Formats: sequence, C-alpha cells, structure tokens
Amino acid sequence: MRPPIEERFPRPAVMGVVNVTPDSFSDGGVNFRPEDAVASAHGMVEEGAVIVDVGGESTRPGSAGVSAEEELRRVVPVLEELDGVPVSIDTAKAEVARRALDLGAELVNDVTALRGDPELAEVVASSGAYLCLMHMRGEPRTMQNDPTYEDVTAEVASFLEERLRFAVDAGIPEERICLDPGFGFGKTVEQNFELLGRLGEIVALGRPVLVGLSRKRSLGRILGDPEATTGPLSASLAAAVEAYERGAAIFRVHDVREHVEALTVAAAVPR
Ligand code: 7PJ
Repeated sequence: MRPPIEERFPRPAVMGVVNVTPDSFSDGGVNFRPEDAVASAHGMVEEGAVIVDVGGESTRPGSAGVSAEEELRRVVPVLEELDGVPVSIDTAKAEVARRALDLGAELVNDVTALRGDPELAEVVASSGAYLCLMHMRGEPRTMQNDPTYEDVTAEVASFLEERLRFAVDAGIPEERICLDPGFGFGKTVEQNFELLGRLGEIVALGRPVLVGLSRKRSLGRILGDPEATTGPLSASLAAAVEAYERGAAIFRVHDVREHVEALTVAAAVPR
C-alpha cells in the first residue's frame, strides 16, 4: 500500500520533465533518443528531483496527438532502463499507463483528468498508483483559440472538484490524487497570472497541488515578447516561488537543480 501522496512527496517536491518527443515546445526534442532521456532522468534525480515525468506525446499548443503504438515506442525503452528512478507517466491512454505501471511507474499524469480514455480510471484504481488530475480547456490543437472564462479560478476549481469526485467514484482513493490548474492549457497570459495569484483557492480544495509553470510561454510574453513560445529559467523560478508561497506542493520543471535551490530557500523562510 502506498502512503498518501503528501507523505510520498512532501512539499516542495520537484518533478523533472523528460519529454521523449521530437517536438516539445520547451526542450525541442533533446530527449527523443532513449539513451539521452535515461541520462537526463538520472541527472535530474542527482539534482534533487523526487520523481521524473516521462511523456511520449507532446501537448504543446497546436500539437496533434500520437497513437498508443507510437507513444509506447517512445517511452517503453526509456522506462525499461529507469530501474530505481521514481517515474510518473505523462499519458492520457490506458494502454500506455498500464504498460508504464507494469514497468514501475508510480504516478499517472493525465492532462485530460480522466476524460481522454474511459479505461484509464480503472487502470489507475486497480494498480494503486498516484494520479494527477489537470485542468485543460479544449484540446491542445485548439485550446489557445481565444479561451474565455467568467472567472477562471472559480471555473478551474469547480472543474477539479468535479474530476476529483469522478476519480474517487471510480475507486481511486482521494489520498492518492493531486490536482493541477493546468497553466497554459486553454488560458491567456492574463488568465494564467490571475490563476497563479489565486492559487490558494485551488489549494483550498484540500488535495496537494502540482504546478507546471516551467518555461511556459506566458512567462516569455509577460517579459515583453508577444510571440514568445517559451519563457526563461529566471521567470520560471519566480513563478515557482510564487506558487510555493500560495501552497503548491509539486513542481513540474525542466531545470531541476535551480528549482530545488530556489524552493529550498523559499521553504527556509519561517511563516
Ligand atoms: C503540464 C503537464 C502541466 C501537468 C505539460 C511541458 C508542456 N502536466 N504537461 N501540468 N505541462 N500535470 O512539457 O512543459 O502544467 S506539457
């Protein structure tokens, strides 16, 4: 039996990103070769990541999906070599999750929050894995086409509450689930910052909150480039510390060492 997710990953916990894709917006395919992905994952653990998130399908704005076969072709050779490294599988597909869990993954990071594949909930429930439920408006191919909300934070919170209920009803214990507001997934720059400022309202749902702000385009855009498709490390660190301040627990990042250092300092400040 696994301990509750907040015991397994006490805050602040850093999750390293290993995209086994040719086209991710943030790291441009540096880990597309399995041996490079494996080396990156080990390096991230040495730098203080408590888990690495391995994904074979890009979800950057504008991207189309890939088949389960292609996703498996990308991630399985990596997972097979990651003995001893704590792994999260970034997938919305039951078949990919099942194989990854068999190969030792302990967390399923599903950006569709169990809306993508009707069989994924059962795979997670029967395996005892941890689960991240993320908010996304629309789908990656179209999600940045003029997203509108009455109140972005309230809508994200009620969505996550509903998906948490769905997951629990499907047999996944609440104590194994974390929630993610999905920065950049169907949100404008202004909406992302609004959500970050009011992250406490997501934390108030009572589950650990995972945030992915690392290198996101909103950071580049707030710095003045209206066409930015990525953001710099300095801005990523500021955003992570702001999220920590508001109660975020798990930080999905590309630059592990720097985030561990920044968050260690933030956590040393008495409050
Ligand atoms: C996120 C994610 C995020 C979670 C990506 C990238 C972009 N999963 N997958 N949260 N972003 N849970 O590789 O940075 O924000 S894809």
